Amino acid sequence: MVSVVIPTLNEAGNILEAVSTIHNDLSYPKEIIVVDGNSTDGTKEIVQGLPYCRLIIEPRRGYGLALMTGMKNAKGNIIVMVDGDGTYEVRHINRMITKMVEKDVDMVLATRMYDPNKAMGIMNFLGNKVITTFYDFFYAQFLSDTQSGFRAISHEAIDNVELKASDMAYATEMLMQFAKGGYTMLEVPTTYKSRKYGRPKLRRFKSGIEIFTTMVRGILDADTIRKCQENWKKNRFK
Ligand SMILES: Nc1nc2c(ncn2[C@@H]2O[C@H](COP(=O)(O)OP(=O)(O)OP(=O)(O)O)[C@@H](O)[C@H]2O)c(=O)[nH]1
Ligand SMILES: [Mg+2]
Repeated sequence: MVSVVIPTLNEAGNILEAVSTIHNDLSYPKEIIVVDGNSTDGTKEIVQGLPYCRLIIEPRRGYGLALMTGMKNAKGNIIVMVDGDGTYEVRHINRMITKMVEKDVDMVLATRMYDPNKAMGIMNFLGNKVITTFYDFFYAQFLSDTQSGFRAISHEAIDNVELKASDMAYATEMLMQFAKGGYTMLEVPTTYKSRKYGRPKLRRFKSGIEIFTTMVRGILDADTIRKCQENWKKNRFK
């Protein structure tokens, strides 16, 4: 079963389209879990009215915390995390799951780097490129979009790694721990859309610093880097 976990904070204009598309298009047995941060714009009420959605309230702030809470409640053997803001093409969950099963990997990320519409803002694009280049080099991976919040993940693998970052650094910490733990990761291309409703919760500068310090802390740990290099040698012909 696939558990789709969606964090929301004031996404009333976006959430219905996202969850109804997943409900109609995802061809695997599924549950849809929305983890709401006590939105004040009616997001909770919309989700509550949908029989196919489970609503969990996580009053503590933080994108990472919301996802951790959702995953703790997920019953599927595959967890999909995706934003509830309508920016990701949620129809692509099917191709992510298919790839995950076919290639027998622990995580499939949807990369926005080959998006013909180039919908990502220039500052996010550049920040992402810098973080991803550092990540690939030090953690011995070949990803193109480390900041993608759209991922299919093995439930067993995510239960085995320790994640502490409560906000936007969560997504990067997950990739660091997966590389260290020898878990395999692949990407599939997806398209991206700019936000139509609401404001980004991402505070670019604060999040950039948080993500970078999280990554550098890992790089400074010789054991992490040694394990990542060993895992690369072990997994490269898989
Ligand atoms: N529950 C909960 N959800 C959050 C919190 N912060 C962000 N989110 C949700 O997490 C997802 C990602 O946040 P966004 O604001 O879209 O961040 P972003 O994708 O970098 O920004 P955009 O470019 O505007 O899409 C969205 O669905 C948010 O509603 C939070 O503190 N609690
Ligand atoms: Mg977003």
